[in-house]
Amino acid sequence: MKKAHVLFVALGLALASASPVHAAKVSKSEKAGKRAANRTLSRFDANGDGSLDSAEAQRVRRVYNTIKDLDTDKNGELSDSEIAAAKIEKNAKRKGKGAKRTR
Ligand SMILES: [Ca+2]
Ligand SMILES: [Ca+2]
Repeated sequence: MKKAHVLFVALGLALASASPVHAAKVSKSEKAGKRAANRTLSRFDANGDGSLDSAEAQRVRRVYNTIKDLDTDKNGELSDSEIAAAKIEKNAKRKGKGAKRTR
């Protein structure tokens, strides 16, 4: 599940780049990661000012933590089965809410 892995890494890098720590030398893979992080950053930059304020950063953190929770084997990637399990859980919650509303 390459897209999920890239998103997972990009969210981590977006969080890391929001901190004041910067590496002096940057490898090719780090550059690719930074580009992915910048794309992710722009998605969460709700007011488009080029940076993440605390509310925007909290949203990134919530998404990151959600993905981290879905990564049940903690290998840093979301497998098809982990995504399927999340969908099943989400559908079960929806059906549970729907059942309560009809009563
Ligand atoms: Ca912003
Ligand atoms: Ca996993």
